[in-house]
Amino acid sequence: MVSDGDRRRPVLRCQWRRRLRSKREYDEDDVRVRPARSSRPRTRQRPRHDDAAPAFVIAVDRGRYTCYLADEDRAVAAMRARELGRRAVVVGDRVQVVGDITGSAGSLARIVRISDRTSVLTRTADDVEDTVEGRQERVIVANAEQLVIVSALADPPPRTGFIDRCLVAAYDAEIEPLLCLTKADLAGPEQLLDYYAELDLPHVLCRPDGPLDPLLDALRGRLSVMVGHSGVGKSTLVNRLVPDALRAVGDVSKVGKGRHTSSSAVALPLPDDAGWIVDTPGVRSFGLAHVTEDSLLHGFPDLVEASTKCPPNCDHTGTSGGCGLDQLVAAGGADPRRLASYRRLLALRAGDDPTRGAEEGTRAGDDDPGE
Ligand SMILES: Nc1nc2c(ncn2[C@@H]2O[C@H](COP(=O)(O)OP(=O)(O)OP(=O)(O)O)[C@@H](O)[C@H]2O)c(=O)[nH]1
Ligand SMILES: [Mg+2]
Ligand SMILES: [Zn+2]
Repeated sequence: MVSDGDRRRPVLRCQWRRRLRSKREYDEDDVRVRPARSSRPRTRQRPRHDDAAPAFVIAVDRGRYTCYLADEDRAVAAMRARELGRRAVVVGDRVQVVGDITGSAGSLARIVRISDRTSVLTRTADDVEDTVEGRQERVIVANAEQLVIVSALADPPPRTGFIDRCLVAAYDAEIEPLLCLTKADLAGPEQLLDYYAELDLPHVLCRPDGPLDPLLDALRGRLSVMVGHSGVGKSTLVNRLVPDALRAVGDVSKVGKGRHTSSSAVALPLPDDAGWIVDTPGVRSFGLAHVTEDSLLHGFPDLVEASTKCPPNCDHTGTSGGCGLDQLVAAGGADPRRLASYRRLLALRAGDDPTRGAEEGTRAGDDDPGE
């Protein structure tokens, strides 16, 4: 993501400069000798908004953006300036705002610039690239450094297929994953952790009567985003972590019927400047159409190395024989359930659903309750 931006920068810079020249007289900006390799492109906005204040987008709701101004320690409502064009502004974006930044009732500032993002967590509505849904990419959050995959140990039961998808998305976006297992008062984590035994995947356990210190330690000093099915307890955690968060908490008996308690993503500051946590609405699925086939395998770090033993152009489906991933599993080097999970995602990408009509065995590989 970042390197892509770097590659395109020189081109953008030239175009902007040409456009600037044709629109106005030369000024001192043009004659000032610039270093040949500026790290930032010049934008049209910059000269006009020298007074812009840096801010951090903490909530988005129907075209209104809540922006936190760290220097002033206050939140202001803002709209997008027209000059942003079609670029989306999402929670986690670092922006520049101008206009009324008092934050008083009825005031509205304008977002005039979005800073380059260090990471972008995206999900697609579908797995298959050539469907309308597959092309609908939704950026969940920008600049996140950690993806907290929240899974209940019971009620609703954990779905490793869903967790595996989140892991693929995290590794693809270069965001560190953390497995956060809630409702540890209702069931033990052994079975689930056994499935991830070969992975270097950090985890924390949470229960209502236990301390949250391990989670707080993992969140400290960075921007983390929580994802998980509806009813797993994301907002409950946020309310405990951030005492005045007042996030709505749902009733599990109504979950799975298309009802989600939280309706939009919100970033909240952890006490004592310990970092930021983003609570997101429960998702039913985590489509991966935006992830390349190569990245899909990198989402399975326990399997990926064995692909060096594959015959040239191996598609890893196991149908043509000789796949290094089969050899790894046969030699006891990886859990066959992990390979099955990878191949299920591979098949779904190709437009096949290998589990369609088959209910058994889906607990370990299923992801979408109610779908
Ligand atoms: N027993 C038990 N119940 C919990 C725990 N954490 C949350 N709950 C309950 O689970 C239900 C759902 O919790 P929420 O925090 O609303 O779940 P959510 O993940 O934010 O759900 P959405 O906003 O719909 O995505 C509530 O009734 C909580 O009281 C836990 O650790 N143990
Ligand atoms: Mg919630
Ligand atoms: Zn292979």
